[in-house]
Amino acid sequence: MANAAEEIDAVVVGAGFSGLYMLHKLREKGLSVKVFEAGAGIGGTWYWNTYPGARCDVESMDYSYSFDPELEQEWEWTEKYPGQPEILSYLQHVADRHDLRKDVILETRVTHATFDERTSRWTVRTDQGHEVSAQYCVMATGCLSQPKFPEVPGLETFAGPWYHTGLWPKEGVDFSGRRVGVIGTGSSGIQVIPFVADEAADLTVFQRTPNYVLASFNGPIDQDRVRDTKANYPQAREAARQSIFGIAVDMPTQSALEVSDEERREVYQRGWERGHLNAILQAYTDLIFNEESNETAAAFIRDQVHARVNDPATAAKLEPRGYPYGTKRPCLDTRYYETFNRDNVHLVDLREEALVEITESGVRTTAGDYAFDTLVIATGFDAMTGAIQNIDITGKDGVSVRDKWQDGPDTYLGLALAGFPNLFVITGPGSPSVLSNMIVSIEQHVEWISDLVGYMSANGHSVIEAEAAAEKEWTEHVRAVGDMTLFTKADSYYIGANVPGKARVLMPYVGGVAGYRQKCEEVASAGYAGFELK
Ligand code: FAD
Ligand code: N01
Repeated sequence: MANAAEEIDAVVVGAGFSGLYMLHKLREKGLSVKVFEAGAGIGGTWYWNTYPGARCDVESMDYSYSFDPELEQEWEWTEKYPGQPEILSYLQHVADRHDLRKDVILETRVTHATFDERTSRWTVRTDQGHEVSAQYCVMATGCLSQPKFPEVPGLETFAGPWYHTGLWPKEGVDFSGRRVGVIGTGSSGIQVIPFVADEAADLTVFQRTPNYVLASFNGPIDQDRVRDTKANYPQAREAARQSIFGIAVDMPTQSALEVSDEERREVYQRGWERGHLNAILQAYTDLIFNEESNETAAAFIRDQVHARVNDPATAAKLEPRGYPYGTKRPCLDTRYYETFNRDNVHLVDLREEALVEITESGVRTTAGDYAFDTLVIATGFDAMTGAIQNIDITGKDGVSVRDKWQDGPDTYLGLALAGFPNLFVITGPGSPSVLSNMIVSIEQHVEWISDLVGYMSANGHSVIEAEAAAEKEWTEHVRAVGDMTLFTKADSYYIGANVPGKARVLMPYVGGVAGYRQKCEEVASAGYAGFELK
C-alpha cells in the first residue's frame, strides 16, 4: 500500500489498453506514475469479459498497438478476429515487455479524486485506503467497463447462479444439463449464446431489440494478409488514422440511391462475404445520413437472417427493424443465427411480452413465467460516462463531474473538462471513442496527452484547464454533427438510452477519426488553443 498522501506526478485510473500505454508514455516523459486498477489483473475489457465466445470484431492486425514497431512485427496473431484469451495474453506480453506491472496496483478501486485549488494538485483516494497527491490525473477507466443490469426487480432473489458477461468468473461456468436464460442480444449476447447453447440442456434467449448481425467468417489468420500488412505496417497504421472509423476501407463515392438494385445487391453481397464490420456500412456515402439509402442495406441484412434461420416465424422475430442499420453498434457473429435452428434453443420477443421481473425460479414476462437453473445477463454497460461518474470527482469550486454532466457529458475534445484542471479522459464523450477502432483512438489520446505534458514542462507551466467557451463550442459541434446523421434515431447506448434517467445526448463524436485527429493537432500546434495554461 502507498504511504498516506504520497506525492507523485500522475495517477492513471485503469489498466486496459489506455492505462497501460498512458503509463508507458508518461514514464518516457520522466514522470512518476501510479496506475490503480479495480480488477485483479491487467487488461481492462479483456480481463473482465471472459465469457465463452468473447472476441474482437476489428481484425487482429488492426486491433493492436502501433507504438512499438518491433512488437507489431514479432507478435503472431492466430485468427482474423482474435478471441479474448489471445488479446489478454497480448496485453500481458506488452506489460512485461515494457516493465509496466510494477507501477500498477491491482484490486484497488479509485473512489475519490479531488482538486485542491491551493496546491493545484489532485488528491486521489481508493477503496484500499491509498491517498495520493498528483499533478495530473488521467481517467483511463474505459467506455464499456461499468456493467449495466436489467431494470426489472428481483435479480437478487433468483435462486440459481447468474453471470453478467462483463463480470464473468475466471474459473468459467459449466452450463451442462442446465436450463439457461440469457437476457440481451447485443454484441456480448450474440457471442455467448452459441456457446451456452452447445452445453445447456435448454436455452431461452430474451431479445428486446434485434440487432443487425453480420457474419464474421472468422478463421485462422490469412498469412498473405499478415505478410502484406507487416511489410507495410507504417502505411497501414497511417491509413487507419486517416480514416473515419479508425479502420482503413476504400472510401465510397456514390449514394446508395444512385445505382441499380442489382448493382447495390452485388456490392452488399461482396461486403457481406468480407465479414467486416464496416464493409456494408461504408459501401455508399449516405447510409448513415439518409433513411431511404440506409433501408437498402437494412433490407439486405434482413434477408441474410432468413437465409440462416430455418423457422420463418423465428427469423421474423430476429429481423432487425425499427431503427436504421449502424445506429446501434452492429455485431459480427460466429454461429449466432444458426443457433436458433437447434431444438434446445427458444427465442422470447420482449416487444411482444415485456420483462416484468426476475423471480426466485426464473424470469417473469407479461405472458408468464420461465423457469431456469442459471441466468446470463448480457445487458451491457453504462457506456462512456458510467465508470467516470462512479468516482467522486470534484473540481474547482466543489463542482463534481456528476453534477456537471447531469444534462449530458460536456467536454473539450472529449479529453478535458472545464473546471477540472490537469484531468484528462481517454476516449471520453465528445471524441470518436466507441465509434472507432478504439486502439487507434486510444493511442491518439495517450500521445496527445503525453505531448501536452512535455509541452507544459518545457514551457514552465504546471496547470492547464479547458476554457468554458471552448468546451461549449466543441460540445455544440459534436451535437450538430450528430444531428446530421441517423444516430439519434435509435435507442442506443451511444445516446444514453439504455440507462433510465441518463441524458439523451449522442456522446461519441461522429465527425470521424481523421478530422478529429486533425482538430486535436491544430489545437496543440496553436499552443493548446482553448486551454488556459498557468
Ligand atoms: P478498459 O479496457 O475498459 O479498461 C478500463 C479499466 O479501468 C478496467 O479494467 C476497469 O476495471 C478500470 N477501472 C474503471 N474504473 C475504475 C476505478 N474507479 N478504479 C480503478 N479501476 C477502474 N473495441 C474495438 O475497437 N474493437 C472491438 O472489437 C472491441 N471489442 C470489444 C469486446 C468487448 C467484450 C467489450 C466489452 C468491448 C470491446 N471493445 C472493442 C471496446 C474496448 O473496451 C476497447 O477496445 C478497449 O479495450 C478499451 O480499453 P480501455 O483501456 O480504454 O478501457
Ligand atoms: O451491450 P449492448 P453488450 N431488458 O448494450 C438488452 C462492445 N462489445 O455488452 O437493444 C431487456 O450492446 C439490450 O436491448 P436493447 C461493443 O462496442 C463488442 O452486448 O437496449 N433487455 C441489448 O440487446 C458493444 O456495442 C464485442 O433493447 C435489455 C443488450 O441487452 C458494447 O461492447 C463483444 C435490458 C445489451 O446490448 C456493449 O455490448 C461484446 C432490459 N432491461 C461487446 N437492458 C465484439 O464483438 C438491456 N437489454 C467486438
